[in-house]
Amino acid sequence: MSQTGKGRVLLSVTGYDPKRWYELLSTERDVVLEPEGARDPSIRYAVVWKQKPNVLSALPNLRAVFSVGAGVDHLFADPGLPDVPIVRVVAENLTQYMREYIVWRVLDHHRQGIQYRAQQIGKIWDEPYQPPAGDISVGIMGMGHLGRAAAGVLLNLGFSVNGWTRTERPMEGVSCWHGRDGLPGFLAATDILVVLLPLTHDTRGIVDYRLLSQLRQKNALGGAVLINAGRGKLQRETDILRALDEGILKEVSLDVFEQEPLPETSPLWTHPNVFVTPHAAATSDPAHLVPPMLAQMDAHERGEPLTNLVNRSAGY
Ligand code: NDP
Ligand code: OXD
Repeated sequence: MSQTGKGRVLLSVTGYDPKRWYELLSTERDVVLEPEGARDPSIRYAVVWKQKPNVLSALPNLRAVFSVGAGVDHLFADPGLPDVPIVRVVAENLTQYMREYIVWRVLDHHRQGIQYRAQQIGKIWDEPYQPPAGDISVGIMGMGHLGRAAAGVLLNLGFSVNGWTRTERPMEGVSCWHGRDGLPGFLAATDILVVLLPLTHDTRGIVDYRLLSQLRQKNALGGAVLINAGRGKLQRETDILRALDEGILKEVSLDVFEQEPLPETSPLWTHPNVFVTPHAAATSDPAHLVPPMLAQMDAHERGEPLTNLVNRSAGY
């Protein structure tokens, strides 16, 4: 226990600069930066991103783990993950970043951004056919907090929107499918596929050649488009390249990759019909995410329930 009477916090972050997280968490609690704090009995909460294995299981009085991101697959990679509640990020700031990214990528593909950039390099003055938004169906795999937020804006822009979820989850104005049985119908009605799924045992590798082949290829855009901002291990990159080469896919935007950073040798870097961003669709900004984390810790210590909890059996 710290001098303030509040439980200590372990900050265990790899791949991020933890400085800002440390400073902001420290405004209200004693914070221990891993590798300090091993087996410290005064640590009640852990704030983590890709924590080292078995660090959390060594803490005897850990009450809850907070992920600094919306995705929690990084946590489940730890074989010693203790059986305490896991809180993930659900925050308007992060949702807005993702909403912007999805709308940006859908509009860029819809308005032939890739073709115009190539034409500009060749100084070519040519206007390709421009289908109206209403002639294009955007299908979103994963209609959770982020998928539904993107769907709302796409509907307002006039696109037809399809959604696919694990459980039945209707949304007004969206044609909804769920479960493996619903997948063929969803794909057959989709021109631009947006992937916003979590990475779980059920979803790993789901975006493969077989799935991509089921998208609607004869469409107003002149081919199917893939946008993945969920997780890289949802996709099979060799299958995506094959689908591009065979004309099954017209264009692709990828924010996430099987291996990150994307290796220099990956053909995705230089493919003319692929747009790459470095896992930057929706950043976790500590200025917006730390205050609700601290508020949750305070509430938990007052005996109130935690919110935005991960369903461990579903894996997200
Ligand atoms: P949510 O948990 O709110 O939503 C997940 C959605 O995926 C739900 O609709 C869920 O279905 C669906 N789903 C899960 N498993 C399956 C399955 N087996 N079959 C069909 N549908 C499934 O998550 P968020 O919307 O907050 O985030 C989604 C993901 O986005 C994160 O897990 C993370 O991987 C990624 N992400 C990427 C970022 C980036 O910068 N690239 C930033 C933030 C997040 P149901 O509704 O039935 O539960
Ligand atoms: C997240 C991410 O899960 O940034 O929040 O990928």
